[in-house]
Parts: sequence; C-alpha cells; structure tokens
Amino acid sequence: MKAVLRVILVLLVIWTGVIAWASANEKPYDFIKVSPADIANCDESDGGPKPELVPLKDSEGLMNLSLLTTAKANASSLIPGYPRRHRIQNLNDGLYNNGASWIPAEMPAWAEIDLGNEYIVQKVVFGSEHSAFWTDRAATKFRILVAKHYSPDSKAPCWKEVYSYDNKSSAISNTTEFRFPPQRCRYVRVEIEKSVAGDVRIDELEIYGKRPFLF
Ligand SMILES: [Ca+2]
Repeated sequence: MKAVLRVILVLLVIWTGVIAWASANEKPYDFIKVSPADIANCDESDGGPKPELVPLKDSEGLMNLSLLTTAKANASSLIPGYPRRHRIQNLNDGLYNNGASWIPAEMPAWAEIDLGNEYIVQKVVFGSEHSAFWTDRAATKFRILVAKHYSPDSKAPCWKEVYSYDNKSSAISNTTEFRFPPQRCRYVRVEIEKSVAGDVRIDELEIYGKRPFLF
C-alpha cells in the first residue's frame, strides 16, 4: 500500500512540474493591433457612437481568440452600400459599435471566425451594438456551432451545436456572453435564424478560450 502511495506521490510531483514548466514556457498570444488610423477609418457619418476597443482577454484570463493575427472572419452575405460601416472583417476588427459592424444582405444568416489553429473555446460574446444607439437589428433566435474541419454547410456533420437561443421577447441588443462546456475547435459560427427590427447586426464576434494544453 505504501509503495502505491509513493508512486502516486511521485506522479503528482511530476505532473505539477509539467504544468509549471508549460505555464512558464507558454508563448505569448499574437494579437492584432488596432491603430488610430483603424479607428479614424470607421464610418460614423450616421451620427452613431464612436468605435470602442474590444478587450484582448476577459476577467478570468481567457483570451479573445478572434483578435489573434491568424483569425479570419467569414459570413453568409453582406449588406451592400456601406463599404466602411458594415464589412465582414468588422466582425473581428477589435472595435465595437455600428460604424465597425457587420450586417447580412438577407436572413437567415451566419457569421464565423476561422481561428487559424485549434483552441479550447468556452465562451462566445456578441451583440448588436455595444453602446445602444439605434436599438434595432437584434438576434432573437440563433445557434452557436463549432468545428475542427470546415464545411460551408451548417448542416454538415463537422459542425457541433454548443449553444442555442430562441426568445423573441428578449432580443440580443447589448454585448452578451454565451457560455458552453469547453470545446476543442478551429471554426466558430453563429447561425442567426431570426432577428427583430431589421436583419441582424453584430458589431463584434468575440471568442474566448486558450491553447490546448502543452501546445
Ligand atoms: Ca467590429
């Protein structure tokens, strides 16, 4: 019995050492840098609020993986006629509010981020506008899907649903958190089926998580 306990103790010491080594040697996350020129390029000609900076990590230390230099946004469509105000790349440009947002050309719609590599993801954050101004274009029914391998078809078996929302009496206007059990994935998609006061707007699609252990 003592021998077994001794082995368990040794394994615990080794495991603790491995964790400490991995933490001390973790590479820094390579985030995009939002410049004054990026902020100045936002289209505020509609009189809406100025763009606001999106955080790089949350209060728990999870990273905003959408702002990694490897992350790339994609979407089902884009509303025409607003080449600066509404763009697909505005989904992860690091700026909140209408002047730095995405709106699809039609509903239903989807917006997604390819993180560039696999990460452990456990929270998605989005809203219509961070500082309420127009109070329109808010999602009322949507799903959050994750995948390790890509398909443009949300019904493809590579996509796994990790969160669903359906409440027409409580539209997602403000920046809102959606949590789910940690998932190892590269692609994160928000598929929006319904919205109120116009086709949905997402001013920033934030994805929070971290690297897989020892990678
Ligand atoms: Ca944005």
